[in-house]
Amino acid sequence: MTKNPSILKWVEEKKAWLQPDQVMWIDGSEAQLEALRAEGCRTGELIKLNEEKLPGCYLHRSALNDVARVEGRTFICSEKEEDAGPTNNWMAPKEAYALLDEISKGAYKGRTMYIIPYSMGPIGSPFAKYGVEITDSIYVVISMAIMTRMSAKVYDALGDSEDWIRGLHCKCDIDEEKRYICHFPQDNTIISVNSGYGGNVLLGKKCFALRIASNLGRQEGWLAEHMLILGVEYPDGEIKYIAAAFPSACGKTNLAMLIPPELYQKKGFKVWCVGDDIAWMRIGPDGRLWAVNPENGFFGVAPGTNMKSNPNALISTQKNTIFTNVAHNLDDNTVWWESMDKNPPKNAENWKGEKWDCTDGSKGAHPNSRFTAPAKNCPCVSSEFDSAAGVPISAIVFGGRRAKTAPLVYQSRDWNHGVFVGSIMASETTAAATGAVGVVRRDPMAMLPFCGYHMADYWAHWLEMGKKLGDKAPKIFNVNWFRTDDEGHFVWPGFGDNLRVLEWILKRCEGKVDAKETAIGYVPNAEDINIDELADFDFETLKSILEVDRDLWKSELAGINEFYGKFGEKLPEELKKQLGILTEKLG
Ligand code: OXD
Ligand code: MN
Repeated sequence: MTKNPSILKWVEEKKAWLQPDQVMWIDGSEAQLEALRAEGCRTGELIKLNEEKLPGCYLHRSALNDVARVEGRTFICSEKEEDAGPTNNWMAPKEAYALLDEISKGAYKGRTMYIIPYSMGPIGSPFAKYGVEITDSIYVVISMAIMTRMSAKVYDALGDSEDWIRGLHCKCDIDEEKRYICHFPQDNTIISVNSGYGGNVLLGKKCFALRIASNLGRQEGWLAEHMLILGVEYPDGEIKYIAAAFPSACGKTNLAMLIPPELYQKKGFKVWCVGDDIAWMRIGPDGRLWAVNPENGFFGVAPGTNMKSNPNALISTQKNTIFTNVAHNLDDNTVWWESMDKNPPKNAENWKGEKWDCTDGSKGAHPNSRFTAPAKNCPCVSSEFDSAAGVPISAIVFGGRRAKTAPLVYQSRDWNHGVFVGSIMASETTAAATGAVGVVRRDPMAMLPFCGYHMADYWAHWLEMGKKLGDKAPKIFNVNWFRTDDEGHFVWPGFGDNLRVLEWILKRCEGKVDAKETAIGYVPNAEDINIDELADFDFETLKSILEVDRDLWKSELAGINEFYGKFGEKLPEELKKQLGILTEKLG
């Protein structure tokens, strides 16, 4: 399959250590994948779903103790602890390798070792980075075939190069006490043991495309971000691209696949999805910031996805998709999850595989149940999805869930102020989660669990990127779809109507609309946000969610100061200065 000496040596070492019964070199061919799907059905790892209703689709169940990413057991194993910083777990590389070696010794006995070549980004693109993942899971192989460009062509692209990311996954016994997701940035290596859940074992995604790639981006002068990428097409056919970062449960996939309100559709507006989770951004030959989505599919949360909230996502899951931990409708061998529709199946199994009575108040699907769907299935996938050059970014948008503090939208004064706005990003916990409601959780640039090095160095890198971009830098904004009224109801309708805000953002990028300067940045004049044909929503209501409450922001300062305090000496002077400016402006 390959003559690359560094790959052959690494595979031989792992083979000797893991002692598989068989070794299978994955080439990405449909014939090989089909044989693996059949094998997965035979072993019970997969259930083939109704071929007529859900062609090429499978149901998978992870172990009951293994249903989400495990941030507490995720480690950055940099040489020095200070390089991981205060927001990551750290383990010394020597100690981590010894621990992982002990856990994985002989772990593939009686199993097959699959060797997966994959590319993050279109193969051959200047953005592309290559990886090889070794796994003992068929689920991982067929999921990586959806989420990445998995192909033997990666070996051709690599030639003899040693520049590839080593990924090792061992299911072991799915023992949560021995579960570790370890990253070794200095060795371009990721090792994941004792899990079979996607977010912990599809190593191309968070582990490579964010934690390792953020390190590479810092060294090589680019950005690896937890951002969606979308294109807004104007009636004249011109398309402008936006990259946006939100913490989880803030509607990233919904925004990425937005359906324009009827008013906009009639005028000829369209929205195109380039990516829903990760953006790699580089300065292009024209000096602007260009982005690709390094992934090839969507690993989306199923519950809440329906024909109203996100028809494009739902349609994306109707063929060649893997569903994990959703309910199984035994009558027609399809799947169901909470709020998919109002007809939960009567004859069904829940996500655990137990007989499920939909009237007993228990959940059919796990709240973190997922679909793994090819991006090409999405009705609004961008024609630039495979573009080797990526798409030029006009605006970067940060956002969070804030009941009162943040206005619907505001623009930073410049790049450095924008980096400050990203660094203080926060979201409030909701009643849906356990714990106190309304607690502010800081999640800078939505990268808290994904930045693979010291967060303050990451901010310094952002500031550096701004210097290189100069006046070609995208404009930076903050949005908040989640302002509530006195009864706690959301004020802004959200979903497709968010395009009304994106339109203002893009007009600002082109200098086509004025704004009001406030202590926190530029806020729209209410008449500049189009609320035509918006039911039950008047101008006064709009004005209320554009307000900046000085007292709330003054109390916000204490939280920012406390958060910044964690970063000590490493906190960039520029961010201290920005905090000083905000403090002064608030008076
Ligand atoms: C996440 C995800 O947890 O994309 O952010 O799965
Ligand atoms: Mn994500």
